[in-house]
Amino acid sequence: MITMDDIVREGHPALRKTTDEVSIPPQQEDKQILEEMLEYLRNSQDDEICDRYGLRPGVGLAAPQINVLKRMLAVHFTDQNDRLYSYGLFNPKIISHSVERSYLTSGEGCLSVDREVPGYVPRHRRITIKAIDLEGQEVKLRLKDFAAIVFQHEIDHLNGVMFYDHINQDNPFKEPENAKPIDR
Ligand code: UDB
Ligand code: ZN
Repeated sequence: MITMDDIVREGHPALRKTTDEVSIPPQQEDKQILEEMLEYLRNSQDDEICDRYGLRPGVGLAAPQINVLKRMLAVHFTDQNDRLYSYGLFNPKIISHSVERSYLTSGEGCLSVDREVPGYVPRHRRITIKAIDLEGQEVKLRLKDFAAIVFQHEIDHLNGVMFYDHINQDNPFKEPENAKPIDR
């Protein structure tokens, strides 16, 4: 199983690389890695397993964070309406997004970043994603608010981008233009 020992931290070159597309249909080996990434998220949200293995509770994980330079990500969380988003995705692509933005009022963190980085991270408020799921089927997801933020954070990792790259350098808490604040 994946533990915090497998998650690379800030300074590791994998976090700044761009990643390769996964060949479709997905190979068993790639599926296995992606299933383990999703399992990490589920385990990390189980109090007992989390305590036993010293996991940090996560809502999303991208392959470069375990030093695998492929376009794969996992998410596991519920939104404000209790809808569960639990996916392992290959080759996710944002096919459209709103002009309107959003940002978490508490800022963002990262499983690969062991420090607090204060500031607002502007994201697209709504996105539509196309990807291949663990069954090898094409999926299209329409996402907004927190869900859209999680997917954008993870897709950024596939392009070597960290959340703090988006924070305004001069004024980290400058209100992004045309953006909805999200409390969570
Ligand atoms: C997270 N978790 O998993 F508002 F129920 C973060 C960490 C870095 C704090 C563990 C998180 O935001 N959990 C959370 C937040 C809520 C309500 C709630 C749980 N990630 C994933 C990550 O690092 N992926 O690479 C960071 C998030 C920041 C914004 C979206 C993803
Ligand atoms: Zn992250």
